[in-house]
Amino acid sequence: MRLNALPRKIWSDLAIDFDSLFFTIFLILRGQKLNGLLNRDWLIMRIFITGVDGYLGWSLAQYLTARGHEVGGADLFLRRKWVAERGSQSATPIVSMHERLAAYTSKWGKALYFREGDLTNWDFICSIFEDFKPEAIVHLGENPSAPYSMIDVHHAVWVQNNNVTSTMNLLYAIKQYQPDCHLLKLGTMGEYGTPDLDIPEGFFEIEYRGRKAKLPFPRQANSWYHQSKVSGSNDIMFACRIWGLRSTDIMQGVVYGTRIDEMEGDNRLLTRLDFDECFGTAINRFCCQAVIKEPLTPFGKGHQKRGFLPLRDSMQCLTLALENPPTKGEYRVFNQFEECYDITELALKVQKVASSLGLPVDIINVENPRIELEEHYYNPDHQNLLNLGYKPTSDMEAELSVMLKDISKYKTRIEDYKKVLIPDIRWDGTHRKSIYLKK
Ligand code: USQ
Repeated sequence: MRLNALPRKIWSDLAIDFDSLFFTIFLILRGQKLNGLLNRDWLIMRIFITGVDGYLGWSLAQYLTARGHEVGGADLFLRRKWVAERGSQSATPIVSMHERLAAYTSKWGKALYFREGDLTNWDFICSIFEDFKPEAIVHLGENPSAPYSMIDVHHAVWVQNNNVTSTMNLLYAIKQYQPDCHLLKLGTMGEYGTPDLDIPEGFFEIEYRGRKAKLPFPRQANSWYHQSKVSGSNDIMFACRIWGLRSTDIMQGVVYGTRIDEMEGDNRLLTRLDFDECFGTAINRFCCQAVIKEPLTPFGKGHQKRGFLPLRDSMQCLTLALENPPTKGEYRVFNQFEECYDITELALKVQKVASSLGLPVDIINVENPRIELEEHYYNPDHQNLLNLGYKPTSDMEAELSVMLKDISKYKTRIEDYKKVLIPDIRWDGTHRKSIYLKK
């Protein structure tokens, strides 16, 4: 941050940890609600987003730009290729990056610094750090799909290599070029799995054979994709410990929604919304199913529980984490979601809102292609972001209504590809379309 940069250079030989000192003063000022006295320019950062062409990345670039940050990003357009590989397309029409950048410039009056390239290529990462000199990196440039990672050995290995290597490259680059850079890493609530215990934010106190310690909470992921996120978390924790890097690991729940306010006024600024079995999340898929009056498809018994948050809240939370960075050497974990529901409750909500918009739709469970608990305890903490000032939208039905209206405009884009709505990637390694269970 600008606030830190100059003093650190001047006093680098002194034994005082000025990072912590400034950070503490900053927190006190915030806590005292005196931050109006601070010039907001002090908070402006150079933030680089990996995966800037994706569902979250493209939204975040606009959200951060609207708040005055200097934003850059990289992408290799793999998400576009993966979705095409699965025989699908985004429900919302997505223009080329070239057109996106033109729309961005005309809306915000400045260009987005953009680099096309592969995050597993070390030279590419070095060139970004040499050129853009990020003060924060938001690492969204990973494959985000559990089913995609379970297709076969080639997809499993590819997802592991891609996700783990990109994070390792970023850690080494931060160490080499910008040791004070804050790494905001998108992890997932799925790293924890579904233990029969409350889930803390990253760490818990444990007593074992008479001794007590604060340890990382066990991570028992449920797909090769989620496992790659666990590896990333372990690698980041290690880098913070040995090199004194600073990082926030976001355990994000399932995000839903078609838009944020910053996209208003130009359809070229819309973000993508997928509905295929790999890249569409349950809730986004349910909305797409409702629009074309195809039954909503909870898998198996449909009592799998997850944390959910709307896209606009995801932006708010990521920004809070960026604007309130961890101290040097700190690895912190935020569980990022708003409300927990089981998949059937979710389907009922979509059905209710769709019906109020004149879209009656059935809910019919399908065979579960995954190997997962279909009924389980789920009670994760999520206090850290609330402590930083997160104000949850807390109105899922209103957000679902916006989504359904948005998606309805592009109904034929879903109808044309509706065959991708029924899953066929099975966790046992086979492939077979799931059949409907009795109504
Ligand atoms: N499910 C259904 N019906 C569907 C699709 C999914 O019942 O049509 C079920 C799944 O079996 C699963 C639950 O819904 O139990 C969630 O599945 P999902 O596809 O919505 O989400 P998931 O595979 O868990 O992954 C998504 C994102 C991933 C992110 C994760 C957060 O794709 O990038 O990490 O949500 S979390 O779920 O908290 O791990």
